[in-house]
Amino acid sequence: MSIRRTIIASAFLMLTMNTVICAQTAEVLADGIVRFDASLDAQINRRPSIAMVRQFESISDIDPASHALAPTFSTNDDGRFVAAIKIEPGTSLYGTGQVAGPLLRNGFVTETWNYDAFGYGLDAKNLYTSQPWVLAVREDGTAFGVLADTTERCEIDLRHGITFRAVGHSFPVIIIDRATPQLVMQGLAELTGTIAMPPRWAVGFHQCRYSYNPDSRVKEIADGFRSRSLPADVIWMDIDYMDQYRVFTFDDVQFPNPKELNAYLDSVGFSNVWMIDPGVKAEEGYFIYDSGTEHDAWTKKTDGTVFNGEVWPGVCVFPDYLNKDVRTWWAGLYKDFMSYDIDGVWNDMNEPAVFNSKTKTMPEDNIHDADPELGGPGTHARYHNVYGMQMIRATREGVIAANPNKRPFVLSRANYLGGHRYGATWTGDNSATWGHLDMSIPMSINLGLSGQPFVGPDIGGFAYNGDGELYARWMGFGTLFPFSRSHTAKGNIDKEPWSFTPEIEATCRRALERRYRLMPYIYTLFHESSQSGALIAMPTFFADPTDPALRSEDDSFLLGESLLVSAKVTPDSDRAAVLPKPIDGVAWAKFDFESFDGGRDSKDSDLPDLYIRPGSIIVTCPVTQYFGDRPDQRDEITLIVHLDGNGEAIGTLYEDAGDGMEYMMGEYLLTTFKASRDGEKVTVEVIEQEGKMTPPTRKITVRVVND
Ligand code: MIG
Repeated sequence: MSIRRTIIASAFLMLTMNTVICAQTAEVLADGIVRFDASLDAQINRRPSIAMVRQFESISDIDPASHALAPTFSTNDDGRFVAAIKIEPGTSLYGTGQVAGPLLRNGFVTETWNYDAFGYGLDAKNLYTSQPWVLAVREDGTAFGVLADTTERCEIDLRHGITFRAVGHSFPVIIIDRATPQLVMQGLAELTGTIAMPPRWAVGFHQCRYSYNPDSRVKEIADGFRSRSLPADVIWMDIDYMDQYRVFTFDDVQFPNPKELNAYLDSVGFSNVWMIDPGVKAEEGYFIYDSGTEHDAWTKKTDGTVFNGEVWPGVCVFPDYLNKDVRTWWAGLYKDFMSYDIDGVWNDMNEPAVFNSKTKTMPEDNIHDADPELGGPGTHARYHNVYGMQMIRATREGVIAANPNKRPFVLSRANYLGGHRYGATWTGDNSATWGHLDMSIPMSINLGLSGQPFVGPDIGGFAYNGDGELYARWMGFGTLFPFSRSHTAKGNIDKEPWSFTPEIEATCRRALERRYRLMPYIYTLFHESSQSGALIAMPTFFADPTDPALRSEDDSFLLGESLLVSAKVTPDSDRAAVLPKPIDGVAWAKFDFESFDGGRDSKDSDLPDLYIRPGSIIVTCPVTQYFGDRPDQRDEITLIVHLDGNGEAIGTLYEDAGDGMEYMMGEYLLTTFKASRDGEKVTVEVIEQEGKMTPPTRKITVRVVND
């Protein structure tokens, strides 16, 4: 009854607004951040924001007409609510969530509607995650971001300026206007939060396939990495470990003793991640089904009966994660599950995917009994895009409750703006083709520019076999994504680093060793992201937002502000990356790890070229095979230094225990190193140190690049 009333009310609101009007209200939410509504009515009837960490109140109200970027609002003939923002010529547009195609989004039309898009093409309109957000960079390098604060199916049309068209209720538009794109992204993090510091093993390399089974095969893969000295931290258990795809069960023939398997993996330095899907087999006597039924946990149809849809286990029911009691129930299921010494959880299929449905998801008129804080009871259409986000929110709570002294790691396929607070995201079922290899850079970078810093593709491609050359290239730069995981689909050839030729195995080893050498630097980037919302991987134009030549550069990316990764993304490596201009006459300097590897690193043409920014110090360490393979990984570091025009360089290093929550109580060490040229000599000093951890005694090697 109450649902029907809201729907009528919103329809009425839309009918009253059939012409284009300027925003009528403008509320300042934070420095440079303003929220606009179409009318006072729209403001009063605004739905709670699910993207933001809290419901921001206005600090002060301003005249919308006084804001240069104030949007206009209207209602389309088809009933969609429309918000439009004009852009100046020379403005470059980015973000818009998980999108196929190039980095630069001007001219594209996409849609937010989480979708199980197996084998998606380069022109996909909507993929697995939804981020109704655009980053706009003006010709002069200043930037603004536009957030359409709606969970509904929303078209993002970047053909003429920025236009959002959403089905359903009116929505506010939030504009973050700041001096640089970096500051705009920081503003987005002020609204939507930051990632939590992950356990360090999750920052290592992950090996996956659909599926490694039985358990002996999992052990064989782990041993394969160790016997060949291929650094890796994590191995993944895909759905075949389950008893006939029943979530929270184990197949007693193939995985009779998961605890023993995890103990074995641990003994050879591997952490483990196990998959859990939302679809619960509708079968009396199955403990999850019975317990969920008892808790009235299932999503309902319009007539109030439980919705059934087919997924892997056959006919399933779907937890209504929009409801707090259901989330609490779901979280509770992880207590027993995690007690098998499970380290991390992979939530897949949570768009949610449904097999026996034309739309590949549940009916849009299904009803969610959503919490008042999320907006109250409403249709699946309204909550579809946040279903996966609320699932991983519950999963994360359960994982934390089960292991309060460990940092949770959750990976999700579906997600929504702000969902980075609960888990990492990967780019779903891509393909083992050169087109997908090429696209995996802009797709991951645009997801970062849409507020999800912990992201990466299936390295090697999920669908199809591909070949060794493709795998080598993809590993070459894939090992430098924030989330770095190799994966492949059922039925495909083996895709481990050693599955092809000795040369390809050697390339993969160098690529993996680069990640592990860069681990102090990469881990520090995760720390910075968890503090300020800084991106971990970012577009090359962040190096110089005023340089028009960099605006569409997407064969390369920055890993942190100091390291440029220039990938070879075509079979012939015939595309040269555009580099940022020299700074005060000093060019970005190419460097490699040749001093560690007898020069082989630099001669491997399958690896990306690495460049260091003038004025920076990148902190590296000797190769480790996994987190914790040496008693104290902090005893030796090498600083890679590239002096700027003044003969100076700066870099930071964040260290903590790598897991546990003590870092939140000050048990960490944040060190700032400064290098300065002094005649013929370069001196490095610690100019700042913060945190309670005892500084280690260690050997520090300084390597000055291009000196
Ligand atoms: O419908 O669990 O995207 O990574 O290996 C396929 C099996 C279901 C889809 C995921 C993929 C995973 C696969 N899953």
